Amino acid sequence: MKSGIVAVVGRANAGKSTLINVLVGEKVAIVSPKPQTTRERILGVLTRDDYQIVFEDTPGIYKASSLLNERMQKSTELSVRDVDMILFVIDAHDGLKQEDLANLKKYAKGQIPLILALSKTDIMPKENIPELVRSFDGFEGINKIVSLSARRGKNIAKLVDEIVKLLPEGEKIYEQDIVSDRSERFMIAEIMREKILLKYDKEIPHGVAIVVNVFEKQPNGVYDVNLDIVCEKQNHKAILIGKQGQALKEVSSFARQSMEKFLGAKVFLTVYVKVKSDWRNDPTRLKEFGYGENELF
Ligand SMILES: Nc1nc2c(ncn2[C@@H]2O[C@H](COP(=O)(O)OP(=O)(O)O)[C@@H](O)[C@H]2O)c(=O)[nH]1
Ligand SMILES: [Mg+2]
Repeated sequence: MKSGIVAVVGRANAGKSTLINVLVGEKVAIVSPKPQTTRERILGVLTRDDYQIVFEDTPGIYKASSLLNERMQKSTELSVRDVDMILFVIDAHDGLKQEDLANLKKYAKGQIPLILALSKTDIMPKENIPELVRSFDGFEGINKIVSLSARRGKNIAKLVDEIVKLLPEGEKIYEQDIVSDRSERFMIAEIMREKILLKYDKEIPHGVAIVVNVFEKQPNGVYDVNLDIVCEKQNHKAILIGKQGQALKEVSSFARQSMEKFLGAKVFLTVYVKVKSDWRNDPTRLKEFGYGENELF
């Protein structure tokens, strides 16, 4: 039996969370085209007869502009300590950036095996892949390079093979049927945030926290969910709600459908929008919303 922890790192938006969802075969982390979608460390577990891989999703690497961002960055840094492997993800279609190289250098210098995943190859010309792979010639500390598409499921099995080859011998870390370390209640809040990330622009989604007040399965099988969307400013609240509540109605409806798919049951969803000014820089609020100093990892 082989087992171990694989930290998945890389720039925001590289496709880390999408890749983990595909690897473990379930939605364990939300995904959006915007940076800062993942705010904390989330584990996704893939178990087969002869191996168990524990993937650590991380918020990614970028500069911090608020106390929340600082904590997210710290969570990424702490995640890569004491792991068995690093899976460094680069958005191949976006091309290799100076920032990627600098970060890669940082992670590749250690004793920990590192696999480089070149993601999103479905939206770039195939001919460009070999050249991109060659640009890492002579780069020390990379054990293997795998080009893949999480969206199309391309080379995912190959990536798993390469990971298993480099994993140490060991027993299972999690029970056979565990796929994530997070609760359904957590995922419900994350799904709400995902739909907000997809629907609203600029600072609005980044300034939103979700507080689940009620998460209860009724005797008839329907889930009763009551949550607050907390935003930073009164004018953000107005935008979130929209004319005659239309925007909020739409985003709640999307979220409810996604929650129902995730839970495999009907959901009765009630949503309120609240304002807590500048909560992203307020240690007490951060703690209240689950982003406390020691809570993100
Ligand atoms: N075309 C394509 N898009 C992808 C792929 N993987 C991720 N994406 C998109 O890239 C964006 C960022 O993905 P996400 O997983 O949230 O990136 P993260 O910030 O690194 O976790 C989302 O819009 C995804 O749908 C892929 O293999 N192909
Ligand atoms: Mg992510």
